[in-house]
Order: sequence, then structure tokens, then C-alpha cells
Amino acid sequence: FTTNNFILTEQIEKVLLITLNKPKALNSLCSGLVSEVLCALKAADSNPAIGSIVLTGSQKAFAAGADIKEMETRDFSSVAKDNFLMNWEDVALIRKPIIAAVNGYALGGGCELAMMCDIIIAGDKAQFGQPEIKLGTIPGGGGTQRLIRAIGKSRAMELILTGDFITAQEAKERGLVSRIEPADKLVEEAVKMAKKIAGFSQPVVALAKECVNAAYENTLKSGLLYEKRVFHSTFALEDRKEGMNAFSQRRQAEFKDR
Ligand code: CO8
Repeated sequence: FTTNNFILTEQIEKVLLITLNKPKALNSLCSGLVSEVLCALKAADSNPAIGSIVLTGSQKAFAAGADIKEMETRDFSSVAKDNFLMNWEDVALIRKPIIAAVNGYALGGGCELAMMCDIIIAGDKAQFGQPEIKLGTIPGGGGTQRLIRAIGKSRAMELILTGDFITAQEAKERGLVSRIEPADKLVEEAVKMAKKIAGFSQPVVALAKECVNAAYENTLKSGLLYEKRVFHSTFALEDRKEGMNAFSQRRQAEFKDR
């Protein structure tokens, strides 16, 4: 039995509903809140009675980012020594599907937390953004990596460099969120979706999630390097030599499959 200060948890059939509950600071993600979320997620992951998870905040804010007041006094040596905020990535290691139900602000670490989940559904008044630039810093929870994959480089670059927000409607058009629901129906709809997922074979659901993430997580860099190595390997073929020779000699190539 654990007492939580910053989150509420409720089991609804095979779904665990986690609600961020730090209303006075718009669910800013202080270390206490983050450890409670991680603890609840890890417990759900190893609990066979839970098939899927919904993570939500309040109507005003899913989460307005990392807790600025907690970060304000930190210096480089302390954040580097502690590997500050690295533990957040554990959210992405959870094997059971997590649906982020986002109402209101999902900013900075809040947007990043939503993107660590598997599906984002948004209330019609939701807003997403990476405003760290206005604080003299950059996204540190995957914003520069995951947002690009979700909405494309140009728009992600614009949001990260200007600190501007996008609406739920734009987030849906660009594929950051899978659907929009009326704000007051959002959590209900997320739980409905989570129940449907929890009704399927748990190992199969875990494997499906793993495969989607494998495609999602391979980097352009590794893809380009792979391509380059394969391109180089064609230089081991007689047919490559023949093809280029034929071009230079203005004749038809005769390939021998060697
Ligand atoms: N941290 C701490 N407190 C916050 C935060 C925050 N991120 N956001 C809001 N609050 C507090 C305010 O200080 C205020 O408290 P108080 O009344 O005691 O002063 C209360 O919440 C309500 O906020 P506002 O009065 O500002 O409410 P408004 O409706 O006027 O504005 C906004 C709402 C637009 C959301 C505004 O609060 C805002 O701009 N917040 C900051 C957003 C931001 O910059 N987020 C990025 C933070 S940096 C970050 O996330 C880095 C991530 C690093 C990696 C994370 C790993 C995953």
C-alpha cells in the first residue's frame, strides 16, 4: 500500500487510470510526482490483473512541464552528476500500452510525457508545445527527438525554436494525437479504448507494441548508415562493374547475377 501525494490511481476492470493531481501548479512535474507515476506504472506492468493504462491530468492541464521552481537553482555539475531527469525515460520501457488523455496544457516535459505514451487522445481544448526556449533551455525529455517523428521536422523545429503552442486540431491533423474528444468525455473515451485493448491477449498486445516501437525508434542515422553499407556492398558485384562499364561504352548491360 502506498500513499501518493501527487497522483490518484483507480482500477477500472483491467485498466489502471492514473490522474496527475497537483492542481495548484498545473501538474508541473516535480521529482516527487515523477517517482509516483513511475512507481504506479511499474506496479501495473507487473500486475496480471491490469491490461492497459490511462494517464491523464486535469481539464486545465495535462502537465505544464517540468517543475521550473525545482530546476531554477540547479547548476550544470549537479544535473550532469545526477543524470537529471534520465529516469523519466523509464515510462517508455513499460510493456503494457499507455494511453495519454490530454486536456488543457501539455507543455515541455508534459508534452514529452504524453509522447512517451503509446497513444495520445486529446480534449478539444488541449494545447501542445515545447516552450523551453523561453526559459533559456531546450527540451530534455525527448522533445527534440519524438516531436520530429510525430509532426515532421519543419513544424517541430518551428515549435521548439519559437516556443509557440499547437491546438488539439492541428495536433490531430499532423498525427501527434490519434483523435479528439469533447474535454468532459475524454477520460471516459480513453478508458473505453483501454478496456478494448485490455480485452486482447496480453502477450500479443505487448509484442504488437514492441514491433510498432521498433519501427518508430530506429533512427534516420542508423537507416542512412545501413543504406550506405548496402550501397558499398554492390561494389563487390561484377554486375555493378558491368552496369557502369556499359553506360560508359554506350551499350546495353549484360547482367550475370554475380
Ligand atoms: N513549473 C512550476 N510551476 C508552474 C509551471 C511549471 N512548469 N507551470 C505553471 N506553474 C505554476 C505557476 O507558477 C502558478 O503558480 P503560482 O500561482 O504559485 O505562481 C500556477 O502554476 C498557475 O500558473 P499560471 O498562473 O502561470 O497560469 P496561467 O493560466 O496564467 O498560464 C501556462 C498557464 C501558460 C501553462 C503558464 O503557467 C506557463 O507558461 N507555464 C510554464 C510552461 C513551461 O515553460 N513549461 C516548460 C517547463 S521546462 C521543461 O518542461 C523541461 C523539460 C525537461 C525534461 C523533462 C523530462 C521528461
